[in-house]
Amino acid sequence: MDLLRTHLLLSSHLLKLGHDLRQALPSKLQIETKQNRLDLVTNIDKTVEQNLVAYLQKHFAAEKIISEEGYGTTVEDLSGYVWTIDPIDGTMNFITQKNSFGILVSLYKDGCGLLGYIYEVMTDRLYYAIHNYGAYCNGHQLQAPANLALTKGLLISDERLIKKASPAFLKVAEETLGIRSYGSATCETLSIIKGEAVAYLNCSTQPWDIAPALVFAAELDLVCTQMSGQAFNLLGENKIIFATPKAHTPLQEVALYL
Ligand code: 2AM
Ligand code: CA
Repeated sequence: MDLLRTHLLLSSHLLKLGHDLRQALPSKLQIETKQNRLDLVTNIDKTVEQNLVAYLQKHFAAEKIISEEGYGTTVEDLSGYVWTIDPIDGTMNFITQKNSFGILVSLYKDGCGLLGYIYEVMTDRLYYAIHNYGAYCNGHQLQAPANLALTKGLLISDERLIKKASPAFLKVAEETLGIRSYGSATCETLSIIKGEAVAYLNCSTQPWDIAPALVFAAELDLVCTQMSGQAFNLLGENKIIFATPKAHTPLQEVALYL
């Protein structure tokens, strides 16, 4: 597969999808509940995922697609090319704020991240990382964030983790410049990628939430592992730390107690 050609085609398709989504936003959303009253899906989540699956299958003969809303394929191992799709990441933000959500797509080959897309639809900012070519936002190359220690920056986490955090976690969190929670992996991982925060902790991420960010991590000297220190598992749920190298080490020690 020609990676740059794939990127050119896919990035222009994502931008068109984002344009169409913004146009469609004034129409009434059809909202359904999934596992609980806070776990929602809309007609737009489904339409975007169906669109992307069809696009990847048509243009890149995609056979393995891990996606949130069930239009992808069953993926049992990471051999060959594997795509991930989260059609709307931050569905609650999408419904309530019409903002602070994203479309997430990535491509892996034999477990190695090749392409990562984090698309902030409402600002029309397409962040992408290409294996060995760097990371960009709308064509402008991103620089690696400063390698700041935990005490020198903000900590990002999701409310589910903060609610059940251990005293050991809270002690370390108090030593940071503060905790923030944005309700979507899009906004939360971009905070680390842009150097606005030094660490992101999440105790319940699915592959489609984090797979694109891992490609950015490799290009921007950031570290993303499971809290156990093991490599991220693209086939299941993960508790993750995504951070600058200096912030990652102390968090991993504490995060084990969560
Ligand atoms: P979703 O909207 O695609 O389901 C990682 O935190 C991801 O988990 C979020 O981007 C969101 O993705 C999902 N999520 C579900 N419930 C959440 C919650 N209460 N707080 C934060 N994220 C949540
Ligand atoms: Ca989603």
